[in-house]
Amino acid sequence: MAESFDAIIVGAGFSGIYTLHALTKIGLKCLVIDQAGDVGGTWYWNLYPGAMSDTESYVYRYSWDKEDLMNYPFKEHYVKQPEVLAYLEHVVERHDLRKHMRFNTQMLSANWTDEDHRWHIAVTGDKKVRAKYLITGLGLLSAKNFPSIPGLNTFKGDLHHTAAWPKDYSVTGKRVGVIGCGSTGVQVITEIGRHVETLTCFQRHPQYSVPSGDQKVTPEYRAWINENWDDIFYRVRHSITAFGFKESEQSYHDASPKERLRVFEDNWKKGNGFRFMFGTFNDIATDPEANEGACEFIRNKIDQIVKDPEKARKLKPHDVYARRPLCDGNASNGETYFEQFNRPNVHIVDLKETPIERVEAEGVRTSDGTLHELDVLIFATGFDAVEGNYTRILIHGRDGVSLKDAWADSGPTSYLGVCMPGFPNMFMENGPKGAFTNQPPAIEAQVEFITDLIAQAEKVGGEAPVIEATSEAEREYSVLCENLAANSLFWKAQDNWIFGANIPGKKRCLRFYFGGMQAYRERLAECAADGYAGFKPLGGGVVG
Ligand code: NA7
Repeated sequence: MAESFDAIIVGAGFSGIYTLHALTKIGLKCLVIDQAGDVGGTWYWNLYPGAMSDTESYVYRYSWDKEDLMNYPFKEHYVKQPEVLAYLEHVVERHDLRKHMRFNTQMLSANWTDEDHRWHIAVTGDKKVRAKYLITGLGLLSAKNFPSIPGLNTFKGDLHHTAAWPKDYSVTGKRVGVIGCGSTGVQVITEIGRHVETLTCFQRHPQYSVPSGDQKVTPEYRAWINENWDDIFYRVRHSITAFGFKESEQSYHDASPKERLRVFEDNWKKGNGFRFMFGTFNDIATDPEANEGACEFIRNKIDQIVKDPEKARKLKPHDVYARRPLCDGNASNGETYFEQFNRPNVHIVDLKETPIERVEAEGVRTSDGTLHELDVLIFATGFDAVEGNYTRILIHGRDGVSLKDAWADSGPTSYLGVCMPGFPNMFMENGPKGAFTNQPPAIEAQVEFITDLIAQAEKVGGEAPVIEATSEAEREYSVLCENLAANSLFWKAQDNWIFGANIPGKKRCLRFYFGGMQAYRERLAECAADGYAGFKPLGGGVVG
């Protein structure tokens, strides 16, 4: 006999923890399951050296517990992985949520049945659970991208993906190779350069990375934060990026060349990739000339910082600055990413000039015949993002249609980043076409929307409420997302995981809502105020 719950919440990260808190508050019997051994979601698995959030500490947390905001400490302007994990554990203990959680428990399949209006979920250990609501907080980035490179299984050394880093594994004194120079690769490289014997960075695309600007939190800074929490979160909710900084309202074209330089320099010093893109001028992400202005500034910085001209040449990007607004990692000695390449033991291999031919027992062989000898090969190669987390699980909605099939032609889609027609009572947090912003505030917006919607359905739906988005609403929302992205250079570049371009064969399409945090929240609020427009009338009755 299957255990019965009001809601099964999959994932014990930022989304799942807040969902559990919110749904138990409205009286639902909930169970959180996670395949991990404990809470943390992304932050449970990503134990690689240098792992940190690229959002500033004060806005990389929940806003709904003011007392905790006032008191919970953070040491530096950026939270590192152990601190994020400790914070999430703390929230779970503080709100006594652990009793509703089961770990080492993977959702294997989920099937909706119209007979009883319930989700029937199979989990590891040949167990079954049954619930009115299925809420997935699977994370944007959890299915690992492990590119297949000839000869990988012949490598004699250690091989690790950053998202499955063994606890306490150390690279100190070893000959290390890193494949991938995205956010993760940049963080790893910045952190380990000074500890390893050699570090060989296999780079496919060079990056526009700006310093993080990390520093210690002083008592004055913390006092200022504590006095301003309300204003801080007001700004977060009424911004595009939800990163907490003031977004620029000035066009690049309205500034003199001298003023442009001053603004870029100022923001370079303050640090943060998103600040550099959205805090300098309001058209860096949309106007090719403004974008190139930012690119040129960063290229000049690379020339100034990196002493070896050949390394500098390889490290300088020439694409549009719209693949990723990268932020450096944070070496504990204060060094930046590009400074690592002034170390004689840190090498850069341009894979466009000399692609990897194969992995051999002793290391990586590139097309120029060089064998890069390694003890450790690190894959910082990212994720099968967004739908990758869903399509690996067998989720079947109405009439046995799988989510994978529902997305086969359109690519991953949703209504409001939350619901899919044909999948009643299923809610996705961080689902396809959710807001492309700092994640905790976007998660909060979704959790609050879902909770209110469920509360309303519980009032009108009897024992078996049904909440289902219409296909028309999903289509209209998709068109809206495409229109919003149309002017973005990200959309034009389409050359990253955001569009599915990082994995061969993956459908190229928009996976986010690019209208910004404020507009996204407004959209959710309008839907609710309109009696949940875009959903079939909330109903249900007595079944099962
Ligand atoms: P990303 O941003 O997808 O970066 C992955 C990196 O791995 C990137 O540099 C890729 O090169 C590189 N890559 C991927 N496949 C290959 C192969 N086959 N050969 C060589 N190099 C490869 O993932 P991250 O983990 O860094 O960051 C994901 C998000 O986490 C980030 O946006 C933040 O929000 C946090 P490319 O440059 O694409 O050519």
